[in-house]
Amino acid sequence: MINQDIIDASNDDFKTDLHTDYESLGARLDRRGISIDAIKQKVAGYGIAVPSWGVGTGGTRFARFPGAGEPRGIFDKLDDCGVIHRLTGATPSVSLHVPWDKADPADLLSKADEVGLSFDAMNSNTFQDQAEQAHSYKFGSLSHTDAATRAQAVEHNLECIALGDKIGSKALTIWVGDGSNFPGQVNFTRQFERYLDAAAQVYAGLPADWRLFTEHKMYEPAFYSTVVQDWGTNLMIAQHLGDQAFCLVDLGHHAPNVNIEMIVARLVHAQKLGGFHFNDSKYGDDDLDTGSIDPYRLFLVFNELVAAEGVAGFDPMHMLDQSHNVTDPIESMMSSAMEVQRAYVQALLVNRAELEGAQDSNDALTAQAALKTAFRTDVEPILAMARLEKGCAINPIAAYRAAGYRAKVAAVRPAIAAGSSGIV
Ligand SMILES: [Mn+2]
Repeated sequence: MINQDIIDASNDDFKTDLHTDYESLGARLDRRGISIDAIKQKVAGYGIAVPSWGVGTGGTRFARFPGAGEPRGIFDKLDDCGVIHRLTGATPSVSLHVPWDKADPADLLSKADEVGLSFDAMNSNTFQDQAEQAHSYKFGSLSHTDAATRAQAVEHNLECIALGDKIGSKALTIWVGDGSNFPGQVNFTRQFERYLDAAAQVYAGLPADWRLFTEHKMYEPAFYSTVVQDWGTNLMIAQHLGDQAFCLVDLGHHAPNVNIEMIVARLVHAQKLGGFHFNDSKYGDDDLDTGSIDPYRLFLVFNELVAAEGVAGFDPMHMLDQSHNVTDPIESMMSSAMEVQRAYVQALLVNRAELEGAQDSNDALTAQAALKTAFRTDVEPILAMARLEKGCAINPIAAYRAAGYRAKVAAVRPAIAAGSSGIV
């Protein structure tokens, strides 16, 4: 993996400047009544899960251009995820996708232990057909018109729970591609009722300490309608299923310009916010690197999360969900994990008393300025110091490149043929 000597040598390049910058920021935050060390402790304790599929190069509907040294299977993926956490100290867990990551639970646990990771939510897959399966998902899975196909999809989700239970996971995330491409193709109501009935059968198989997350998505692969298209439908599902069911918000799964931070607030109010898939987008479900397009929106989401801290039962799971087409996936995931931490820290800096006072007195300008003051603060020294104190890298990208990890794994992992398509 990454040798500590390489991390230390890289840190030597940045350490002096970091101490100067941390002290200077500390003095400025002190004037705002904020303890920099307290903020650093909070971010040091913050972790975000990485998806196993995120360490592979993604693709579009048109093509996929594989990178060097791509992981050959789940054990290579866990190595790569271990590197991300080793350098950033920000990603202590991995989210598995079944059947892509199916393996012996004892082997999974032993590998996770070796690379210092644990397992986050399990993800089922009923949006593509597997070689051995009896019924096709071409026309849907949990909402399919055919009872045997629905039963097969339910059974697959129960298998995911069974595997997850053996490796310490505590949640199942369900996203279905079910929907329609033509007006009139499906009966909206009957299709939704079939989905609810099948989802209830999955829910019935949850262990008592598990949560079920359902993820809404407006379109794709179905382009006219999807069964779980928006947060309203998602909330109906979670409320229909019961106390262990929650809504998962993927930032890319909304119409352009939708106020996602307000959706977050509504789900907090309903006590149904289960978690996030972080990514960024310009047009649709672009799966771009978190914070690369609209870091202010990410901050506004975290502003709602920080405001909700301490609310009973409020414990959303955080995960990245991106597709990397033109970057080294490890570099993108490290960068994105740090962007999420940055948004969290900026949201911690919001002067809540000032904000609430301005809201109550209808002083719109002061209210927005309270947010902007926090957002404009360059919190990088806090993030970097938290990393340094954990023995991680002040500059993870620089340390990763210095370690030559990609070239090392490319020497042992065979190149994948170019030209294959598909969104990963
Ligand atoms: Mn997602």
